[in-house]
Amino acid sequence: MEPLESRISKAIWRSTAEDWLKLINADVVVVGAGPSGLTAAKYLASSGLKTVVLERRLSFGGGIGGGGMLLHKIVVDARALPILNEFRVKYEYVSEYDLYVLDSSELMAKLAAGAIDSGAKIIHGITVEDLIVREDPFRVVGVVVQWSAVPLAGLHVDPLFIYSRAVVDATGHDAEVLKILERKNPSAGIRLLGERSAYSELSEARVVEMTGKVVEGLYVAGMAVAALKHIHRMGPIFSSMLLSGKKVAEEIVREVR
Ligand code: 48H
Repeated sequence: MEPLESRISKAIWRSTAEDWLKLINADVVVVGAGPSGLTAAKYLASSGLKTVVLERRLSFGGGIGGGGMLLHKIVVDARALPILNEFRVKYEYVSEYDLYVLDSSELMAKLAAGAIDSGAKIIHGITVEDLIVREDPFRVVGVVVQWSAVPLAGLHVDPLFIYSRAVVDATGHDAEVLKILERKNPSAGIRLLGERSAYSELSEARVVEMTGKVVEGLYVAGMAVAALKHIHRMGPIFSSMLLSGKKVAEEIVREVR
């Protein structure tokens, strides 16, 4: 038997290479492991699509972890309950406010576990820095990826590619993928209108309504929808994030499968 040190390294290299060789031709790349991305990933993967979530940080949950102003709770309304039940997330109904309150830690952990258990692969520490596109007609056919440590270190390192049938921008307020689309691909004809100030009731509905395809091959979910469509922010109420993730998955399943 080889020394333990070489077996540790070889086991990790081989298993990583096996995963990457599979996911370099994915069905769906979800960019961002926040609430909308993780919800989308669960429903995509459970429909049998080869789904990979690429997350820049070394953690799950995006904006969930901060709760409401660092208090460890967030709220949803009744529309989100079927999704919470599917992920087995516990909540408490507060009749006085007609809202459901839950622990942010439980939501993060269970959304991630639900996505993984449905077959999605979540890879941390990867930044999507560009798109793979085709022209005439314009379409998105994948993403350009880099270790997050590379830009942090200020190194000049050429990236690699993941080819996919659909890409979901679930990068939150910054709508990073859509910004790349707007800046580098004028033929896509997309303009980000920017997020608006808070109006929770209106934006909770509008974000879900406007979730979906942006251009052929590229979809948007979660707060990135607000950045694209000039929708108000809503604060730490997460119903629309979960519903948006589910809606985008259903649309992709219809179109891609
Ligand atoms: C890889 C990336 C990249 C990249 C970013 O911010 P998120 O939680 O996004 P959503 O839309 O699922 O949820 C939004 C919600 O958390 C929120 O902020 C709300 C409801 N705000 C309301 C208000 O009024 O403020 O997660 C996005 C994830 C993060 O984990 C990022 O690290 C990751 O995407 N990410 N990953 N490549 N280029 N850009």
